[in-house]
Amino acid sequence: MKFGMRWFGAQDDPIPLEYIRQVPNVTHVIGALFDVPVGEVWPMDKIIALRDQIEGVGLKFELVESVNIHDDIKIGGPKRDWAIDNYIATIKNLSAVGIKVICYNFMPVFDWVRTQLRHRLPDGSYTMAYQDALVQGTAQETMERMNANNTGGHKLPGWEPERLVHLQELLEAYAPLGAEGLAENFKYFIQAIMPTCEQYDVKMAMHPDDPPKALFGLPRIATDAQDLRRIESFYDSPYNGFTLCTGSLGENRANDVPALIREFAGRDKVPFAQIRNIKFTSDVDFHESAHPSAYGSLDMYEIMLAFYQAGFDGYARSDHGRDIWGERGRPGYGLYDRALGTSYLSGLWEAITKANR
Ligand code: DNO
Repeated sequence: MKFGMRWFGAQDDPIPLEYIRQVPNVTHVIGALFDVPVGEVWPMDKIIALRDQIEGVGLKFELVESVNIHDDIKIGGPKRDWAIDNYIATIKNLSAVGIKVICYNFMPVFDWVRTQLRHRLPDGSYTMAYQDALVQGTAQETMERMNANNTGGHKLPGWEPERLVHLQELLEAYAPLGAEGLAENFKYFIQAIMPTCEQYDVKMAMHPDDPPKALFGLPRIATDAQDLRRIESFYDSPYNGFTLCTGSLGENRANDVPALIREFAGRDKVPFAQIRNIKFTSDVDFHESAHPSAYGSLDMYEIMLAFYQAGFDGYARSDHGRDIWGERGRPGYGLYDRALGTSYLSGLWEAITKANR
C-alpha cells in the first residue's frame, strides 16, 4: 500500500507541500489541475509544472483526482464526442508524466453531498454530517442551506458557483435519463477510452456515489456490489477499476465494506483506496468520524485486513479529516486529522503485513 495525500494546488490549498512531505509514510501527492474547464484538454505545460512542484519537495505524482467528466458525456448531449476526444488527449498527456491512476466519478450534477459541513463533536472538533431530514425541498435550497453552513470560503468540488448557476437546466437534462440511461452513457464513455488507457498504462478508478443512494430524483449507478459488477461488465479490464472509498460505500448499512474490498481488490479492480470512518447516528444518518475503529461504525482493522488478504498493492490515502487543534481546513481536507489518519492506517498496515509474514 503506497500512501498519498490529496492536495488542491498552491492557489487553493492552504497546506504547503512541504508539510505533506513531513507526514510519516506519505510518499505521493494526489493532485489535479483545478483551473481547466471540465471537458477541455489538460495542457502539457500545466501538468509538467504541477509534477515539478510535487517532485520538487521529494514526493511522487502518479495519481490524479479528479479528471471530471463533462455533463454531455453523462447526459449523452451534443458535445459528448468532443469531450471524450479531449478526455483521451488528457489521458495521453498525463501518461507522459508518469500518471498511473485517474480517479473520477460518474455522479450526476453533484459530487458528494453532506447536509452539515461543520458539525461539532463532543470533543470540540468539527466534522461533516448527513441527515436525511435536511435534504428537503429543491436541490438549490438544500445546497444553499449547506453552503450557508460554512465552506470556510472554499469552493467545494462539484458545487462550484459558476456551474450551479445552471442547476435547474442540469437537473432537467438528467431527469429523463434514469439509472439505465446514465449506465448506457457510462458504457459508451468507458468503451471509448479503454483502449487508450490500456495502451498508455493509465488505470481509471471510478469513485462510488456519495451518499450511495438517489438524491433529488437524480439517477445513481455506483452504490453497491451489484452496481460495481455492472460497471466492470461494460469493459472487463484492470484498467476499468474503482476508487474504493470505504466511507462512501459504508454510508449504506447494507454494504459490507470488507467483503466489497475482498471481491473487487481480489479481482485487481482497485488501483486506489480512500479510507475513512463514519459514525451512524440513525439507520441512514451519519457523521464523519476520526479514523480509528473506536470512533466510527466501520472496523478499520477488518478493512485493512481485507485489503491485505486481497493482495492489494495499489495507492491509498486517508480520507476526510475533522477540523482539530484550531485548524480551519477545506471541508474534509485539513492537514492534522488526515495526517493522524495516515499514521493510524499505515500503522495497521505495518502490523498486518508483519504479522502475516
Ligand atoms: C470527496 C472526494 C470526491 C472525489 C470525487 C472523485 O472528498 O472523495 O470529491 O474526489 O468524487 O471524482
